[in-house]
Amino acid sequence: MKIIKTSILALFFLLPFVVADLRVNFYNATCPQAESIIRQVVQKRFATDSSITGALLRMHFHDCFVRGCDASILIDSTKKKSSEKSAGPNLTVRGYELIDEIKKSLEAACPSTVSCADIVTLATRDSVVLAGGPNYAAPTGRRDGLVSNPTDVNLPGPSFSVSQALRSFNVKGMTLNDMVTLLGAHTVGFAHCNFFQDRLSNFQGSGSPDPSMDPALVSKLSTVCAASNNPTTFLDQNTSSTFDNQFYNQILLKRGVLQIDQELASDTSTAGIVSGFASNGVRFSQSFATAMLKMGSLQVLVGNAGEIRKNCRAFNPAKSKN
Ligand code: HEM
Ligand SMILES: *[C@@H]1O[C@H](CO)[C@@H](O)[C@H](O)[C@H]1NC(C)=O
Ligand SMILES: *[C@@H]1O[C@H](CO)[C@@H](O)[C@H](O)[C@H]1NC(C)=O
Ligand SMILES: CC(=O)N[C@H]1CO[C@H](CO)[C@@H](O)[C@@H]1O
Repeated sequence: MKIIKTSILALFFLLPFVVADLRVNFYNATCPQAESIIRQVVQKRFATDSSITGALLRMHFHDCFVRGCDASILIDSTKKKSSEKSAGPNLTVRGYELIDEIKKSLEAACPSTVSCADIVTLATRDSVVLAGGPNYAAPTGRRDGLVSNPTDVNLPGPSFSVSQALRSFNVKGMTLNDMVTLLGAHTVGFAHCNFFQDRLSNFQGSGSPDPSMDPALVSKLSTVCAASNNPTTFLDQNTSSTFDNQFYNQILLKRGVLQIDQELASDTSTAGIVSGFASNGVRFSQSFATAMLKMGSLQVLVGNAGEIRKNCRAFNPAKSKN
């Protein structure tokens, strides 16, 4: 199995439409209708459930940051072997059934041709456009991985400091600017109380709420989280289902929900980037498209590496090295 790592060097030579060995319109000859099939299924879902944008963005991030963008996140655990999905931070990732629906349509049109890793990438791009975010040509040609281990999951946590979080981005060849830009994905979607409840009362053992959170938000979220069964709240408390730059304006108003989000506004290394994006939505949008292309090319499998899964939740029979 040959794993092509996108080296930092390759990124310097990043051409507009080619990233590493991926290319725009990779399926033009083998499955010309691939991108329109994906778009149609995403559109249909978005029409009744706009929260799918948040689901797909997080799925794509969690896929790419664990073993690269190889759809390892989609594998279901079996009786014999648990997969990435069973690992801590992954458990609340949603949208798997939408990927299944897309895969089913694609298998009907062009069997064993379009990878699950490309489906996640393209569906995410389409859902971002529907929510008002940037459209961008996404290079494809990823292959699906043959490994999915819960022990490989080592994602940053919501209480990380900026420098701790940056370390996990740097390991992937991503910069501080990439990180602040990609966290702008928190302009859509929601978080469960268990990820921020520590900020609402006894923050870091102080006996008080996190002083960096607007008291009105502390009060609102305390009410929300008083209910049982781990409720949720929107990550962007202003325009929760629009893909815009309001996330940055909210954190400037001390209205970030996650600690890491709020820290972006106060940390001296990131505050300038935050105010830049807060005041210029177009710049954020362009920066986001570029950072998504970079994230989407992390450690991709190409050529004959990996496989094209027939079912995104399971390795193809026999070929699995798991
Ligand atoms: C330091 C890095 C990051 C941390 C610590 C972090 C943490 C979190 C946490 C704790 C949640 C709440 C999950 C839940 O309650 O179900 C969340 C949600 C989300 N994250 Fe992040 N995240 C990070 C980076 C990213 C990146 C790079 C993206 C995408 C580009 C992203 C996209 C999302 C989205 C869209 C949601 C909402 C999910 C939904 O609606 O189901 N995050 N994140
Ligand atoms: C597909 O794209 C490649 C490279 O961009 C091009 O050489 C080829 O002619 C295209 N094939 C079709 C069927 O459009
Ligand atoms: C909420 O978002 C709207 C639309 O982008 C903006 O005009 C408004 O100023 C924002 N409100 C707050 C309190 O940030
Ligand atoms: C958020 C969440 O549900 N996390 C759980 C995920 O799984 C780990 C075990 O791998 C649990 O300890 C977490 O509570």
